[in-house]
Amino acid sequence: MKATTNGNLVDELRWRGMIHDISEGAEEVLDKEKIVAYIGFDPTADSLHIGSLLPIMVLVHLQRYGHTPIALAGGGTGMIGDPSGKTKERRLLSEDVLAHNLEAIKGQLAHFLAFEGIDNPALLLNNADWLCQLNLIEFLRDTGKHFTINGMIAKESVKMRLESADGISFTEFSYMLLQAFDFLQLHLDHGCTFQMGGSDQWGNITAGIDLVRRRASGKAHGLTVPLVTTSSGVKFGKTEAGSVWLDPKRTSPFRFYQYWINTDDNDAIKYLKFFTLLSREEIAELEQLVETEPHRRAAQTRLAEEVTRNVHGEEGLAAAQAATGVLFGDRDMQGLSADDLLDIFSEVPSSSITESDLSGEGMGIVELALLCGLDKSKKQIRNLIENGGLYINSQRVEDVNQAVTTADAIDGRVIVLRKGKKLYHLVRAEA
Ligand code: 383
Repeated sequence: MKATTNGNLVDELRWRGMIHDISEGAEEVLDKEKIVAYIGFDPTADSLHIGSLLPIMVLVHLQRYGHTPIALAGGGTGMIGDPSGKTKERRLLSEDVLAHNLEAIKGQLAHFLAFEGIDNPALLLNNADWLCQLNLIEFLRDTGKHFTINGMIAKESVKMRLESADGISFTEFSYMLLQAFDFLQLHLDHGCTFQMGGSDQWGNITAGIDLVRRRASGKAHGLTVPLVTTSSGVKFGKTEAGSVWLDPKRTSPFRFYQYWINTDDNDAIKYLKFFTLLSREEIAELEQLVETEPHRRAAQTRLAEEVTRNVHGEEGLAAAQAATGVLFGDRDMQGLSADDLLDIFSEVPSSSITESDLSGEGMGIVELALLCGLDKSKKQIRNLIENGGLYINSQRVEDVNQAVTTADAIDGRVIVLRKGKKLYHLVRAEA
């Protein structure tokens, strides 16, 4: 994204509710200077989830205000595991898994930032490039010497684990030194003076600020974003099916879109400020609509559109909207695959039949609907059909004697029945 804004970045972030901690003097620097700032992301999975979206948006805002963002992939730190916010020791990931995760995450991060064609292109770096070359003795003498155990055990991330029965390994205990070392390295190599992150990162960020001061006599700053909460108390970014991921293979654009559409009225405006670049005026208008016409869900729809477009592109958004149309019966199912349908209707009741039930002459529609429990008797189902109330793959069933055959099963696997306007039932044809 281009540097499109000349106002004050801190004002913008504050208005959006995006500042949790900010180091002393940071505001003035952000206001007066063009800075280089970084956020680190460890490759603990092969996709980021929406918990990383708020820190990513900080990088986006930074770049729009003319500062230089660095997205740092933690190829080195990922080998150790950050204890921050974790109640248990992490399982170490194998090098193969880490390498795979790293590539995936780098691709996702790159998507949000501009790397060319502007005065302040972003950088995408990997801390394995310097951490994996560290010499232990040198590290302990040059870096370890600047930290006291007293200070380290006072950090929230460590304190919590010292009180737990399982404790904390020396490996994880050392993590903050590595993150501090990154800040120093980026300071020396790229003039980086700011580190941002979620509020769980404050201890690691201040460790880095101290190290930059001690080893490079430099002034460094930190800023964290708040933990995103939901008014219902459910953890943000979690659904019954698990986390909401940025990777479309893990969370389809449709599910992703639905997650945002289902935002509570009490959270919609907060999320618009966090996760979109809509202006104050646009958000104020939507705020008004939540007050006056909450049933229209205008704020949620705009939120879902903006975030889905940002993460999955125009095409992903179009697919999500088409699938939503199918879910609400406003659109037919033409062009959708069995996998699309299983995704869209994952929460509706389903029944299984065998592929052979559909082969040859197939089975009668009345029989199938009865098997699926769409009504209590064959007679009632015939009535339903005669009243035009039964649909197969969004086509109205016109004839009570219609046969359902393999040709009706999408990709040979899935049939969608609908009773009336909204009552769906999914039929899976299994081998
Ligand atoms: C590694 C090396 C650095 C600076 C930071 C790191 C990563 C950091 C960390 N971050 C979390 C992660 O990677 O563990 N130690 O899962 C999360 N972040 C961001 C944000 C967040 C944090 O990626 O709060 C949520 O997304 O900071 O939990 O030199």
